[in-house]
Amino acid sequence: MVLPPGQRAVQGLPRFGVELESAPPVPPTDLEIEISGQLARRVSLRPDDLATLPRRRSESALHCVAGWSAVGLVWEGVPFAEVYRLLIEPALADRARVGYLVFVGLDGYRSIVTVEDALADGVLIADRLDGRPLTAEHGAPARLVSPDQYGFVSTKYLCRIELHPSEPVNLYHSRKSIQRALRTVRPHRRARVWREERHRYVPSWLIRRVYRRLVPLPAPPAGEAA
Ligand SMILES: Nc1nc2c(c(=O)[nH]1)N[C@H]1C(S)=C(S)[C@@H](COP(=O)(O)O)O[C@H]1N2
Ligand SMILES: [Mo]
Repeated sequence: MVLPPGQRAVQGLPRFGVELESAPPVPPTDLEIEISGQLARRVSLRPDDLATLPRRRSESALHCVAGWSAVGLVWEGVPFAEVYRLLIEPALADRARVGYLVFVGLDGYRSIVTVEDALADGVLIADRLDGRPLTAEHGAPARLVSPDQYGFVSTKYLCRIELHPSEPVNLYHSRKSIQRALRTVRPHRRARVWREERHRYVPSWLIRRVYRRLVPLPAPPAGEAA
């Protein structure tokens, strides 16, 4: 199996993210995924609604920018392009101009994505993985999955989608201390894995080594054979 440049395969799917020391957030039972900015009317998207929209199942890998890839993941959910076409587009304000989307998680995590990348084929709002509902570790009740971009784009525990005309000020987390740390990481604007777009300014051959040094390859999840 050929991986994108600079990636190494790991066993299973490790839980990964900026706050690994804390438990994943517990979603409220009445969670609504809020859609905000440039709308003429309110749009409602509840995790349960995903069952009634056009669904897709597709196999892909998750490529973390730190250098590991989890392969053979079977995600199920609704293509983001369908959510956009069926729910968001009809509700846009007259002069709306959507250039960027921000996907926000219940933990305060934010990923900033161009509309082109968000609408790409294969991008899902996923609620199932490998035939089972998403677990808390991997983003329940629903998460973004953008297989051609580094893992940091794929916000878990999705609770808000913001529509922006241009690239919003880089704000990768609502918590100040995390935001400060992440600001130096400066994720690439497009983050396409096959072009190795890891960092906005630092060349990939260099940042690849830095990440490898700082982030050890995650161990296989408990219960899975190495
Ligand atoms: N809400 C939220 N989403 C997140 C993160 C996070 O910390 N919080 N980490 C990102 C990163 S860096 C990666 S590599 C993937 C890891 O997904 P996993 O934990 O399902 O393996 O989630 C992404 N989505
Ligand atoms: Mo990552």
